[in-house]
Amino acid sequence: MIDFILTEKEFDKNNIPWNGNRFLIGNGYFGIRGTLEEYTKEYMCAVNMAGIYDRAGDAWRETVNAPNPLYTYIKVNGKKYALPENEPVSHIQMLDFENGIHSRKTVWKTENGEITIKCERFASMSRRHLIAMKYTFSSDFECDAEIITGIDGDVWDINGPHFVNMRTGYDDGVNYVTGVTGEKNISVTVRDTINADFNAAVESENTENGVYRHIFFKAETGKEYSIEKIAEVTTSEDDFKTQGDIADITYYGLKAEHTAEWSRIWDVSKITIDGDDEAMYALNYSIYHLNCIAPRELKGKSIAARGLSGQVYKGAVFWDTEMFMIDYYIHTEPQIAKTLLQYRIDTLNGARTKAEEYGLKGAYYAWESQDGGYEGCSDYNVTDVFTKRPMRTHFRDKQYHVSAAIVYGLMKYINATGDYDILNEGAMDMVVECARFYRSLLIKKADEPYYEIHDVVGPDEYHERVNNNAYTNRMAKFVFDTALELIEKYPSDEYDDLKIMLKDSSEKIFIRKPDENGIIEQFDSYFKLEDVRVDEVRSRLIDPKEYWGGAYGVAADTQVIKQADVVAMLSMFKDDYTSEIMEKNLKYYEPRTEHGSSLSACMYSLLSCYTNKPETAYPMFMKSAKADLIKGGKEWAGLVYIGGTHPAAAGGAWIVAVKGFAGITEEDGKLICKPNIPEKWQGMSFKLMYRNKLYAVRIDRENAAITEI
Ligand code: IFM
Repeated sequence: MIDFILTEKEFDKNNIPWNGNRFLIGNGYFGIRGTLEEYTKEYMCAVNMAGIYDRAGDAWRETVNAPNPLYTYIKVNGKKYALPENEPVSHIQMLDFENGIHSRKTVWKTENGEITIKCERFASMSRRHLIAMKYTFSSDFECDAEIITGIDGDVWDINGPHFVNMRTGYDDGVNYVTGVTGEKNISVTVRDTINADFNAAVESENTENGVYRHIFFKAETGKEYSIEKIAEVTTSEDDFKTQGDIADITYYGLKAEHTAEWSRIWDVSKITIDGDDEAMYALNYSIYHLNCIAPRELKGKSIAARGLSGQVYKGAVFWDTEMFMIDYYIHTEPQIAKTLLQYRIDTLNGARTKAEEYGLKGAYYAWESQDGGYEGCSDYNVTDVFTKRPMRTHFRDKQYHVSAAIVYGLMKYINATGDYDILNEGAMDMVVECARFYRSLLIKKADEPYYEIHDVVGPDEYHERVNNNAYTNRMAKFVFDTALELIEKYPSDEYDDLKIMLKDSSEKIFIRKPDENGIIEQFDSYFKLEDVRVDEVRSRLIDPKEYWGGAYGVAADTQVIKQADVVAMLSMFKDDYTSEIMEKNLKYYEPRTEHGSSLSACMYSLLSCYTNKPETAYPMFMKSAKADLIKGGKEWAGLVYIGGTHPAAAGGAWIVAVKGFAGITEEDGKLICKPNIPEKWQGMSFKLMYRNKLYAVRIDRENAAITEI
């Protein structure tokens, strides 16, 4: 059995931002970047809060980072030792992702000998408000040591500062920092307590935005000195209570609860792959991230595109959730999937407002959705590297496919859980409003019999304002058909007129057919664009951070696309197409796809599985599963920082493993398994929730079995 441990054995300053992502711990309520205890905001430390937003002045609205209660460093004989300033003798950073525990050990050489610090920490999975840390010092000589530990309220922000008011202080052994946001007066409070296993003199220090303890002691040669910290994070927006008083909670007691909770989660979510440890490791690492960001216990909260790894993409929710992540939750903890959908139901009014803003009907969901469905995306979402001016982009106003993604996600949930009750809880309105929205987008040329959708940005964002994007039109039809099906199932007079309109829309919307070569053109006149390959387009960049799309990006007048578009459509509607058509389109679009989005590879992989080509699917599957394990992911869109974790790629890897390689489908209310695993895999086993029952799936090279547990 392989260990689920991620290790970095040397210190490299250049890896600080990447390590912040890949060593992340989290519990859905917050995510804690994998930065080291002595780091401050320059090194992108963050306790990133799920769904708590603020807007500072005219800057972009984004999620808030809480004051950091892990801030700790050491002084020996009056001298500070910290990374990255002091070169270590040795350094190791680890993430035990089986148990959600981050640790590090660093040794420095001093004038008198070596000193060692060890630190272990976790974001409690059992009590969501809590963070625990154990910090240990030792030296191979006698010295005067001082551990400085506190709550650092001078937090890292991309578009901050968000706390316009800070209060710091201590009360009966508990230190606290409260930050109050400017836009909505939301308070975020962090409190901590310390427990030391040795005699020390403690002095407190309060600053404008932090509160610290200075712990002085005489260290004996070779002896370990540990402090244990329990910290609590709460906000004025919380809709669930804290459990217990932090002064009464012990590090080991909390750790035992936390690891028990992780083991409960893994019991359902682990996937075993026989014969390929690398794939099993990467896939389960992806699953780890999906578990760290799942909004367990949170009401009506969803997941941001960069999870809880920071404020990138404004902490906003994209189509990523319903298209790429929700499948995992549906089949492991359906309650979480329902929470994600509840967020969309709750934000329906925001989507109605957006539709109205563009003179459209129904519900046009935000491309970058924040609380209340507020659209976080600006009209100028990329900064030009040459002029340093904001560039007009059309993500906000033209990515119409977002509303359909939500209906698609809802139907995946309903089909797999049988929870039709959700329709009475607001989801029916949501579907109907999305159908009205697509109806209001349809246009008809005087002499053509069909309806078209013009002026669109499809999943391939490099080509803006195109007509009849194959993906968008097909998704619109899906929404019309879904609304019709549900209206038939739950008839109501209210929908009589709508029914006629939807039927008409579904029958007449233009769905592009494969051409004489079997290729589906991505949008009108796409084939007329310059037919070059990705490397050629890349070679035309003047600056590596240049944006490829938009009005004059290097890809805009070529057939080079950012991410799966037609291929995404084919994987979603595979039953409408023959294997031959799917294969031809894969072959056509693959050399023309930059895979400039982490959402792309899994779609190509999935479609390759559907065409019975597991070996072709494998490298793209690995690319998806390793999105956060491999350095060098895309970090810039123009001058806008877009680094962070990639939960959609993680979810996409899960979809490929389960629906692609294991070939899990639903037929007549039953789970079916038609595996097509890569040659080197000897087998797979995993569990799946389906219609309120838990199943064990066991696949080997000859057999496949699904057994109810
Ligand atoms: O939703 C995606 C989009 O499709 C490509 N750019 C990044 C977004 C967030 O992941």
